[in-house]
Amino acid sequence: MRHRSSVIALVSVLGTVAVMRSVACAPARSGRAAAAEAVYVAPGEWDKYYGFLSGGQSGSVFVVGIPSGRLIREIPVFEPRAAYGYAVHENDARRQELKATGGTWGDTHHPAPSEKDGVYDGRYLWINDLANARLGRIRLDVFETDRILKIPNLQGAHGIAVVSPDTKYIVVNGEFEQPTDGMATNPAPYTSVVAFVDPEAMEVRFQVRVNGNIDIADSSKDGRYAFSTVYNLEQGKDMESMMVLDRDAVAAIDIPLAEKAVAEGKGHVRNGVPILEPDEVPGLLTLVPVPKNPHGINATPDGRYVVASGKLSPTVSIIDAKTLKILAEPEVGLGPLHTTFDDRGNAYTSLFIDSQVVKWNIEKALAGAPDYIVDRVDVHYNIGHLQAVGGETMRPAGDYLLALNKLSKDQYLPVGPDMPESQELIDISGEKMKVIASFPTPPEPHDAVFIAADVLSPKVKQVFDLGKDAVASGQEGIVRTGPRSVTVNMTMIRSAYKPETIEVREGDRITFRMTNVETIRDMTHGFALPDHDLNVALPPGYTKTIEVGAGKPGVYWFYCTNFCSALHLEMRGRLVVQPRDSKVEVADWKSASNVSGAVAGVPSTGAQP
Ligand code: RUQ
Ligand code: CUA
Ligand code: CA
Repeated sequence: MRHRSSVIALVSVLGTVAVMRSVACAPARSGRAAAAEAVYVAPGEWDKYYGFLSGGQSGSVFVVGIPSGRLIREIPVFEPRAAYGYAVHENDARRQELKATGGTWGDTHHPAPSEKDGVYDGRYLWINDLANARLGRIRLDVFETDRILKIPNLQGAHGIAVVSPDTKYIVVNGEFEQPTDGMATNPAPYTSVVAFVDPEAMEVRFQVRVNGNIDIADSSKDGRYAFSTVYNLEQGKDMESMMVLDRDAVAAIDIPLAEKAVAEGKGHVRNGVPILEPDEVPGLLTLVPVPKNPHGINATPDGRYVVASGKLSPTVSIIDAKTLKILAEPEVGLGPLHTTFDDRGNAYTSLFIDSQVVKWNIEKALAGAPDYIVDRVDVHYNIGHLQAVGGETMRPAGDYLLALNKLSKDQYLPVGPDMPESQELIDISGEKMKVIASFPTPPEPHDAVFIAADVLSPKVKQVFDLGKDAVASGQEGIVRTGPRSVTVNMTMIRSAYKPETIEVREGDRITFRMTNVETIRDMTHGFALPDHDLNVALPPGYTKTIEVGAGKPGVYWFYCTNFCSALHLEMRGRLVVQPRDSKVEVADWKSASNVSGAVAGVPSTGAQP
């Protein structure tokens, strides 16, 4: 009986890919224990790296620990999140900024941390919103978005890059070409611009026009050139016409020359930004012809080369970062998209069509040596970006590489027609690559960067600095500011709101100015108010000012949504909304008398704790 049912089970599942896979992969998994050990981070211990994964259509950045793959945080940028008190309320400045610049959603692709001397300094991380041509800046001392910038004259803000080695600019590329005068009436070929953003002021300093579109970005390690891939040199307006040429280009913009031209007033100002025309500034723009519809562009850590990945060509182009000459075009496999680096002169290129990471040796490829391909490893499936730790800096670590796969198919428990996204961690410390773990995330990480925990964690604040608008302990109160308006100055600390009872009248507007006056890390309090579309979390030191209508007459308990102490459940208070003509005062509202002193040892409920 037992035998028969297992035969039936075997027959019924033999056709499925999942079982075929687990059977087929059994021998390859002999190193399971070693792999598990390599990514195991014991309870209470920290990961070695913070991994910052762009959240794609989630409009955010996911922070995962590497090597464990544990999700540590989500940092909302272009989408509101009540759980972090981010941009949820109409008079939240960040929400207004989002609405004014394109909406409360975004499509984040490329996280770019600030650099000092060619390595990450742990101050900021920038992230693009492709859809609405925006650039968000995250402060890494508090893991919170502090600025949103709308880039004018540009659509499809795709590639971004920090200009090495000291973050002089953030380069933002316009992927979607536009009529040159910005109007829909101009039949001339569409063009695009590369924007150079001041990282501190978060202002666009200048733009450079490129005839074609501009996809992925990087800079040379000495800050001389901004490099971008151009896959539509044809200036085509449909897919077919974008694939005519055998070679498109890498656009190299000479940054010091651009600065000089702007200083000489050579830019044509549009929407407040000077746009430089390459025709008018000789040497400003060099187009290096590379095959075909290229995608990723990555400067090598030593600053000598820049590698363009061929996408529709099975090659990568190795370009001299100083002379801008093509030195070699080795074949690597089908659908090369992005390249990253270790500390031993090797490059790793993602192969979308082959679903592989290919490891190749840069000097051997340049010398034309037949054995320049070092290794290949299968990933699951259709890899887009890949990033080795420090691969974008001048000091790669050479230990881990993350494969960001576009499709997960059979990799995780099925959750419906839409499956989770799939990341795979690869050990690159040896000659051969080893896939040691995979972890899913919500949609849809595109790219990732890693900052060492010992660089970043000492810079992370314990509590937010109290803002100018903070309510100090002892200054709480309710102030009637007009016939129809009330301001509530409120503090919260374990485990009470002050004031706890707020009486208003129907038709009032209420402004809550709330400060979490805790001085201990992790003591976040929430403020949720039923039936008022109001829920916000306040981490320690944080102040929020929120305006709501009083709503219908009634009693509404606002309550803490973050479990903060043994009295968390008691951390609540009343918003009492009196009908306009009511004669009853809050002082008249008594606590229940039917239980006073009735139960031995339980104090009367007459007073709130
Ligand atoms: S792109 S899969 Cu948005 Cu970074 Cu290359
Ligand atoms: Cu404050 Cu729970
Ligand atoms: Ca093309």
